[in-house]
Amino acid sequence: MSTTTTYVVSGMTCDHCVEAVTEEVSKLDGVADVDIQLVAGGESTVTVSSDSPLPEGDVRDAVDEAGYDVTGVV
Ligand SMILES: [Cu+2]
Repeated sequence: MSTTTTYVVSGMTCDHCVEAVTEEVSKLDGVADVDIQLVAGGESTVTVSSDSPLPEGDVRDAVDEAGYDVTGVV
């Protein structure tokens, strides 16, 4: 069953940041869609749709890999 979770990510400033996060998170198993609402220099939201619930740590690691920080889960 598909599930959607929204994470708060800090440190993103432009479309390149959005692309980097989208690319890393999309690599996770079962991810169907990544939708990012950029708030440049503030708290952006990253909404991840997946086939089954993702371990939060995996998403945190993917965002970290892109160079940003998950600061919360909505
Ligand atoms: Cu950027």
